[in-house]
Amino acid sequence: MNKYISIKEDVKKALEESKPVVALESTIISHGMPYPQNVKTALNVEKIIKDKGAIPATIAILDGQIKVGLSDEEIEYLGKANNVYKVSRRDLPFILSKELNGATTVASTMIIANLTGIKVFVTGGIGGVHRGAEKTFDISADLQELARTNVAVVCAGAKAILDLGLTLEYLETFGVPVVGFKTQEFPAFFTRTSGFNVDYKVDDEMELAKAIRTKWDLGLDGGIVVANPIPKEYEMNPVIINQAIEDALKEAEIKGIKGKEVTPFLLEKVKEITEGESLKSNVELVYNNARVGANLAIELEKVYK
Ligand code: PSU
Ligand code: MN
Repeated sequence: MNKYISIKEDVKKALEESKPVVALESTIISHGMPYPQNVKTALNVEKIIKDKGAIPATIAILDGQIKVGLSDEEIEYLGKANNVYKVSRRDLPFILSKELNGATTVASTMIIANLTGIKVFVTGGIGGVHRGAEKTFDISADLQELARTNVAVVCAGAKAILDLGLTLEYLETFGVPVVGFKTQEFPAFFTRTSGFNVDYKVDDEMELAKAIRTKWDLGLDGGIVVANPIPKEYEMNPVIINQAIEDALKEAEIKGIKGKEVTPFLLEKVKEITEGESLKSNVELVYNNARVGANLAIELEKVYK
């Protein structure tokens, strides 16, 4: 595995000593937010995790090498460069063998976290079943990854650019628990509510850690969606955000956006339409997820002792 993966010194040490480690993705840096806010956010997320007593490991591909844990300069590079591919499960072998740069999605970050023994992964929102998927078949590879790979993913739910109802049905079919962190309702990224329920509500990280260990002890492979709602003070007005999403979806349709471009296109459009208001919320919900993810990693290490 050393041939493909290089683990940063502090992350390696933490893993050897069974200290809590939190994985972070890089598509959110290279394709999810504009520069320089993307870099600032990525660095702050690492700091929040460190301050809580866990070790952050941002994951990306540089010159065909998987990096688990990045330097500040590498994060800066990923935020600025325009030669960074969006890498999901199917892309991974080719971006490596062609010695290219890649930003990892939820799916590929889960794969790499699992390969290196990291159990907790913090992001903003997961991919899902797109609206109109009954015609387009556009279903994020993130969902299949959640069905098979043993990593807990802390997110703020999923954006309403997706069909949240179908996304939850898909996860149910594949046996992926959707857990509300202190909430009974599945959050919709920019808003705390979506009109859909989660499967189970947990009230703290220890309760969650015990359930996660139980799942994996029983051989029930696959991930867990930990849905952590955006803090109230940063929540967006649902009317404004939903209108922005509708407009973005229309434009994507007119422009014929397809495949892996769909999600980055919609994210960028929503930000443009809300004049940066959505970006502010996006940043804050990631910080909020980092706090929960760090605590969860710490509790999981206790549960596994
Ligand atoms: N949703 C967001 N922000 C993001 C993404 C999704 O709110 O940055 C990124 C994540 O990396 C996710 C990917 O894994 O988009 C999903 O892309 P696709 O829909 O093409 O599978
Ligand atoms: Mn897709």
